[in-house]
Amino acid sequence: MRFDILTLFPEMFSSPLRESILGRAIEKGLIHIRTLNIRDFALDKHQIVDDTPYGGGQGMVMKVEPIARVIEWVKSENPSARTIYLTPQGEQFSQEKALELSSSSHLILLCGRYEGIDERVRELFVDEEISIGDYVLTGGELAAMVVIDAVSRLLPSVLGSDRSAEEDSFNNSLLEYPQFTRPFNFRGCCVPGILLSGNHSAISLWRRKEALKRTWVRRPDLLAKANLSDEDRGLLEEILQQSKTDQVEDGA
Ligand code: 4HQ
Repeated sequence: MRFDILTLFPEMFSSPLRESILGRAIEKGLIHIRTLNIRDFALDKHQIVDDTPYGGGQGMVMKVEPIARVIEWVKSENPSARTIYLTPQGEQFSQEKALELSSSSHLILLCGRYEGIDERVRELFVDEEISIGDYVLTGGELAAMVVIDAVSRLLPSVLGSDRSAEEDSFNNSLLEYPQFTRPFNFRGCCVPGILLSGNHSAISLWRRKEALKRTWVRRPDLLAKANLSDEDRGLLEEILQQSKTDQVEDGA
């Protein structure tokens, strides 16, 4: 899969996407990440990329021509590349969206700065707008990195290991169960004994119950959407009963 990042700050991408798992995915040729400096596509001698807004108001707006030229340049190589603009006005990014994007072969990620881009870029060149959340960043670069990271790890053989898509769809609708590693006893705080029992079906059941419990407490909205089995409903009933007896014991 190929990612072309259109930005005024290509240096921002040099380290974060090249470490660890994504670094190895690049070395293996599973993903290709290229940055294109929008300023290189400005034709005037000062290579101006921004200007004051028509109608007045604060800040600067990114000019249409350099962005048009860089997108057309990428599209001349691959007309089927999809152009995404990162903006708080876009569709909220999610695991589902990451999965959908992971079936694309070539994404163009447009990173805005200042007050954003001339509206005609949107009208003429942008296929899709994505927001990584309801907060304001100084630019779209960090948002583009979030999208690239979440999409890349879904590509076959990027994560390596044996995690299957089936396993993911089962687990992704719930929060993760608690994890422990050595030492067994840290300052009197011990690992749950069941995890040392060697009883794999009991461990699976304990983990499923802990995942359900954590989701019920922290993100009940996710539980409503989750695909729960009869066994899950039984575990939830146990969790509910347990929380009621806990409340009585606490004198609540
Ligand atoms: N910005 N999700 C403003 C974001 C953002 C977000 C990117 C700041 C675009 C012009 N992008 N620029 N949240 O806050 O994607």
